[in-house]
Amino acid sequence: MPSTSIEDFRGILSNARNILVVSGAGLSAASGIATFRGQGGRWRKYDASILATLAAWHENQSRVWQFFHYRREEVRSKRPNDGHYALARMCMPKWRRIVAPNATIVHVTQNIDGLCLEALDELSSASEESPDGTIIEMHGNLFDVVCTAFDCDYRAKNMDYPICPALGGTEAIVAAGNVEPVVRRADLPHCPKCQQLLRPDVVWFGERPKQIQRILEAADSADLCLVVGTSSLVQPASKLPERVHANGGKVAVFNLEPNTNHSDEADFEFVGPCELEFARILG
Ligand code: BV8
Ligand code: ZN
Repeated sequence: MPSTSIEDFRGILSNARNILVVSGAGLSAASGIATFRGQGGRWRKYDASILATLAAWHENQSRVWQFFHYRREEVRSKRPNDGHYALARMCMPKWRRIVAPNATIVHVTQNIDGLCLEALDELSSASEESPDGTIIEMHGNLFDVVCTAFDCDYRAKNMDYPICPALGGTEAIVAAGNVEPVVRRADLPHCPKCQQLLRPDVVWFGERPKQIQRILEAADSADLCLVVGTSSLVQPASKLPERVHANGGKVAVFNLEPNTNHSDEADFEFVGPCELEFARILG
């Protein structure tokens, strides 16, 4: 049965040498971004596990681009919440609370909203201190694009609204649940380098997560894993806490709901909104 002792958890956290954080959509829920499953979030209008796939892309690039354009615009105005900042502070030696100054932190997020990095960038520029923790967006980022041509290396951050004229305004049509507009392939975003089609640089189901080797190495050297706001259904992210546990590391789950998929190997479980739990526990 996982412990709920804040004092014991603080003891483990203060002695941890290598910390792995695995976060999911629940971390961004307080920022107003819908989660995929579980409590605390409205169900998405569109099922990512169907639309975020290569098969969907090959079948209808226009529909997939409308879905990701819709997600870009859903996220654009959202801001990091206290949960993002609490985890960002862990990556900043001067701002750390409880965590040892020389502990290493690797925060692997499944989220593609960019809010984890945004919170860290803000703290880093506010304190003029470079972070020594690492944030890895293992499923990519909604505002990154990559060229689909096999012989072109174009990839870029693209914050444009709209990302192409033809998609402008479709987010409102999709949000209203109206009939999906038809956007011609020729009018979708194209590579400025080779004029081939661009795609969102997001990891779809069936695709290799980003920096997976580095992530597995971080899991293998971690003596503590914080599992934050994830239903732990999507692999390989969901296997990381087990990996830490198997190597003798401790696992602490932060979730709105009890008994998520890691409760049996969790040493600690804190049930409630993670943004509030961090405030309660980290002070
Ligand atoms: C891979 C980008 C090989 C797109 C995403 C059959 C069985 C098992 C596995 C598989 C299978 N068939 C295929 C697979 C593999 C597959 C997979 O896991 N499928 C699942 C559906 C079964 N995985 C893959 O294909 C991955 N690739 O395996 O490649 C490989 C592996 C290793 C090395 C080389 C090659 C690629 C998966 C990536 C897919 N892309 N996102 C997009 O977003 O559109 S995944 C998508 O789901 C999002 O990124 C999302 O973050 C992620 C996981 O969801 P969660 O983050 O957990 O969100 P969820 O809503 O589910 O849960 C929210 C939780 O928060 C809830 O528990 C809720 O209670 C809680 N909560 C809510 N509010 C709060 C809160 N908690 C705390 N505080 C709050 N305030
Ligand atoms: Zn190109």
